[in-house]
Amino acid sequence: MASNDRVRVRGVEIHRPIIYGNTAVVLTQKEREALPTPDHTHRWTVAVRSAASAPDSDIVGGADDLSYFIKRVTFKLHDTYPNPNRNVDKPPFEVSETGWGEFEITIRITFVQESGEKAITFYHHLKLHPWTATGEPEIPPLEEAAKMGPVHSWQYDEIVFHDPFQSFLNILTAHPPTPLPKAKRRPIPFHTANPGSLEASKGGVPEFTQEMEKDEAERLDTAKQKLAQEHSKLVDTIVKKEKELEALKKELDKALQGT
Ligand code: SLL
Repeated sequence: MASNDRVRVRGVEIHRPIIYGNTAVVLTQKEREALPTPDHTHRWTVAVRSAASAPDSDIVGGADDLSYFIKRVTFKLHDTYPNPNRNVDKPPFEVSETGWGEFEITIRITFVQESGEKAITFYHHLKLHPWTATGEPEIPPLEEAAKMGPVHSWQYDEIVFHDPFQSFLNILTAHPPTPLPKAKRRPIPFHTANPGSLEASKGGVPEFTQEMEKDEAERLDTAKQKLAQEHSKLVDTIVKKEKELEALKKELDKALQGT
């Protein structure tokens, strides 16, 4: 290990965009009969990928190999699955399965040793059934769902590293992420884990864009501002209450002296 490996670069904040989520398709009758579990209705893939998609790929995201900073992704499936804790130690960081029901998947990302970073956890609701215009759960018959095409549910996020070790920072800067396209390249509309969008029902291979990245940043900013406002309101209340307390104490002292 070089001498500067454990030196933190203070004040530096570096992030990597990722997506996590799933794609699901309805199995054909033939595929179902070929399974040892004919009650399974869907085939799905849950994954952690780079946010940018490779050009002309029918895969959502995944243009970049993330193994330069991700060592392992653990997908914790529903207990109805054999070995529900699935460790994936090399790209693609994904698990494909068949099943019949939706459930919450815990996604734990462990970073490469050099990073010195703690693992982080995301939660993803495995989505099998098509999006509806209202966002209300409404499960169409399988034959209908099959016609609607694959279901996609993906969340964009940014993994932020604060004060990274110099050696880890070197690794990160040597692997710049593929930039997201400025605007929609694909004629087919995108839908994230965002119900209520009519576009959601049109299907197709979605893609993340800079526009969506900006939207996410704005949502975060608004949330931060709201937090700051609430914080300062709380501080005001505390200051007021402390003054009241002070006054009461003085009164009490006076009253006690009088006795
Ligand atoms: C539900 N809470 O009741 C959910 C549970 C479980 C999903 C969904 C098959 C596992 C297997 C499977 O799809 N489990 O038997 O291999 O809807």
